[in-house]
Amino acid sequence: MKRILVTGACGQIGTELTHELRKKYGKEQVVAADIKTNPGENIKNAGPYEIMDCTNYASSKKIVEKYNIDTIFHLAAILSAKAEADPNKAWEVNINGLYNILEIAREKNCSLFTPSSIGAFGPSTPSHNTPQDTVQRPDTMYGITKVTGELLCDYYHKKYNIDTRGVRYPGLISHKQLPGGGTTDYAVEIFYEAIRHKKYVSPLQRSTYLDMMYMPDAIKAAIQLMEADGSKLEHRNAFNVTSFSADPEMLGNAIKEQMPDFELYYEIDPEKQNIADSWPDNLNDSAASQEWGWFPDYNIKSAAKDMLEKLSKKIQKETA
Ligand code: VAH
Repeated sequence: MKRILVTGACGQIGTELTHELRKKYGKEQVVAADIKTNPGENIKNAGPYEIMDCTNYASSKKIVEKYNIDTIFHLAAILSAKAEADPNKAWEVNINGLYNILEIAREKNCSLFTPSSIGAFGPSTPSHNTPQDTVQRPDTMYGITKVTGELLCDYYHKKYNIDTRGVRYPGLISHKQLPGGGTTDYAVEIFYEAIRHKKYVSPLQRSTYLDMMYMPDAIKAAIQLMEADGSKLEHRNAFNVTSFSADPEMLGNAIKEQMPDFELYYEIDPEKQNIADSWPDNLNDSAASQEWGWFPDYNIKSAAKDMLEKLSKKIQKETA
């Protein structure tokens, strides 16, 4: 029986991944951990919760030993926009924190899932149909920590035979937990603003194409990759995965199909625009399909429809 630790369990991915893992493996088999002292009720009341700072090796190792963990989903990280505002903290959490988790995984022989990102690519990466193996020279601190993380995770697999795996996530759209300081947060904000105010002011300009994914597909990718037969994996850290490529106008039009009076405006955030411009327009994720059967369930239309339905109910409940 798996004994799983999810770090960053209160985050946008962690909240939903913890829930799905507990549904699949049993709530007592999945320990949620985060730096937050008071996690949401749906985390705290649904299984074991530990306050964990991945930059503290000793206390993190104690948690892994306390629950005899054999699988770690390490999601604790500082996202791109926040990382540019505080590069030192981003290095501390995204690299020193990951290094601690890798060392613990080595000592305790844990399997380890660590997400990378389309942010691991840079301005010199081919931006269309971006290959699995290509130039990776990001010029953001977030991207540098993601490439370094990919290389470290592959090194621990090759040197110590630790079962490390990861995916390069695109922008993630979800309605349960807000994202925390990324460049693609706009793709979530646009839905909240559409429901609340029937309009949105995009921080990224028209024709800023980025890969996007609806959260159910992101959770499916993480679990499916970790359950795949490791002997069939040619790559490990990290796989390109995507669902669709969109710019703010395409997301706005997908919303307009459900809400015809929605209006989209633009007020560029130069910092976020610079980061987004350094990332690819669309990934080639054929390696993930061939090596572990990846395919997305949602496209832009079905994601927008489900997101508006679920988010409307959530906002109605909150304002009731
Ligand atoms: C960010 N949501 O915007 C993250 C993600 C592809 C972007 O890595 O930083």
